[in-house]
Amino acid sequence: MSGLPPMYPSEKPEHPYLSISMPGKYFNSYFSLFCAGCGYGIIGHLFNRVFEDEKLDPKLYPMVIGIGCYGQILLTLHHATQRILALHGRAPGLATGMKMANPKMKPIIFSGDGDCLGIGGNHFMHICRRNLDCIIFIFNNSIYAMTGGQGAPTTLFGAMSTTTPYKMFENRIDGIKLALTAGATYVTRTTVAHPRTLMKYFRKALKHKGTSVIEVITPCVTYFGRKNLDNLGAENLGIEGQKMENTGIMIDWIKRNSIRINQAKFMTEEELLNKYVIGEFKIDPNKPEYSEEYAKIKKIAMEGK
Ligand SMILES: Cc1ncc(C[n+]2csc(CCOP(=O)(O)OP(=O)(O)O)c2C)c(N)n1
Ligand code: SF4
Repeated sequence: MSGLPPMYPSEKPEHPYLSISMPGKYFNSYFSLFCAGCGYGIIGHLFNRVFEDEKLDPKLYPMVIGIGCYGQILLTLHHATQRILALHGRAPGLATGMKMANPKMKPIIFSGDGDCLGIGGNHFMHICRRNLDCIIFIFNNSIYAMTGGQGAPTTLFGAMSTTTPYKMFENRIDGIKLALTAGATYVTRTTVAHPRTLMKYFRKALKHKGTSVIEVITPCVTYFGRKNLDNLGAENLGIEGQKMENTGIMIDWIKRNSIRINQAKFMTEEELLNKYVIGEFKIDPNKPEYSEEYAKIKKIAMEGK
């Protein structure tokens, strides 16, 4: 025993997906469509845990899900959850429509690094700019996984992928910096190797009014791990690497590659190459929220002023 309190005080003895998910409720079974060791199983579990613990009304927290492997998390969600699959990269547009139609709702977006920062980059920028009250999860596995492991705008420098068979030489996009520049008001990054932090950020985002961005670094063993060594970015230092062919090695690599925000302040750009800076980057509860501002304008228009 570690002496730590139990991670999930309310953990029920039965498999959580069996009791709450749609396949569980209607077919009394749950099967995972993810590859063995995929981080999305962990994320789905943590998400459901918070959703259940906070007793969220599924009608007021609709899920808007982009296109990517993570879309299968919808099978594990509470059976009563309102869920919609968006076109690739277009989840922010749908979420905006939902929020404007019913401002009591707080849409929760599931998006991938390819979905949100590649194909849907423009939509992401504008939902952040408007500070629409919603939560955006960006699941960053450094790759376009669902379509066969092509290099994404987030692929690490020097990494191998299906479309970068020699090495990725483009600069990577930083979703957090983009969110901050565009105007999101609660901005965080964590990893599946930091599950308690992930749950904490999710809980805080639920209470925050405005656009919350939670980037989660997660392993894709099949398309990223198998092709890369765990010394990515540190080869020049003469560090030997091993192939990241299972989750254990990948999670360990994610942990070693994560630098806390306070620590990162003292590091050079070169030292931060290929690293994931984690932590809370911004909390601003005072910026006006889009649907509330819109309601004020609507009132002025209705009064004919
Ligand atoms: C407009 C459009 N372009 C391309 C595709 C093909 N496509 C489907 S999923 C996907 C990759 C998604 O990658 P990401 O968002 O990173 O999620 P992951 O699969 O890695 O979880 C692509 C390119 C599409 N469905 N629609
Ligand atoms: S391809 Fe990668 S992201 Fe997709 S299910 Fe498999 S491990 Fe997960």
